[in-house]
Amino acid sequence: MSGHFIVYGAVGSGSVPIEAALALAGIPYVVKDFAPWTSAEEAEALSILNPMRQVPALALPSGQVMTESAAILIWLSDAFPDSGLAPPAGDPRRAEFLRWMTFVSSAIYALYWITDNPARVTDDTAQHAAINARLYERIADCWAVMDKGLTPGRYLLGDSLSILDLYVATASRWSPGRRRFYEVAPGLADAIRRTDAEPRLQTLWAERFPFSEGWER
Ligand SMILES: N[C@@H](CCC(=O)N[C@@H](CS)C(=O)NCC(=O)O)C(=O)O
Repeated sequence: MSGHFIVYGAVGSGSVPIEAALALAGIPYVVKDFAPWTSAEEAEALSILNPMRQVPALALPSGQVMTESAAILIWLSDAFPDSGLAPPAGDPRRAEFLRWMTFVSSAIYALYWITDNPARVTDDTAQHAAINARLYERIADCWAVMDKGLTPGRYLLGDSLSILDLYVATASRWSPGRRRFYEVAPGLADAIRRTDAEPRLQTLWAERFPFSEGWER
């Protein structure tokens, strides 16, 4: 590998767990912020990297660009096995690791494409609040499913922090928000609070997803 890792992302977005994984693994990277939801120009500029016009994307040192947050996180944990950020192939926890990484991406994260802009599914603005309420309930139900399916130790997959913790710590802050997450997934709460409090991540969280007043809504 020659060049640098470049994370294309935004504060509070799905790039944050990727930045956290790189930070924990001690891998140098630079961040280039894009907010495709702010303007058509910004979305168009991003489309060169990701035809879905979404962050995150990760440029590898080879120049290859990866998209899809779960794939990027899994790729990083495989590329840097010494970081201990995921159960390796052959580990008994690998199956549940892959299951829940993909679950967060496909069952939960994908729904924000609608909630962030319900006009994508209907022009009837009177329906927008109801659509979002239903989808936020769906997301809460998904967290409850995960709560039933996992038996955490100090962290979600046992006693060491993994990229699943980083992914859930970020996504559980999106609507319907952390308080609802704690209600529907009480068994996951301690591991995620521990991830929030991880000393090696305090600078990263402060810069990229601050725990500002009222964050734990
Ligand atoms: N499946 C994608 C979803 C990425 C995604 O939804 N990103 C949001 C930001 S957190 C985004 O860029 N939204 C803009 C849009 O969809 O137009 C992934 O897992 O990386």
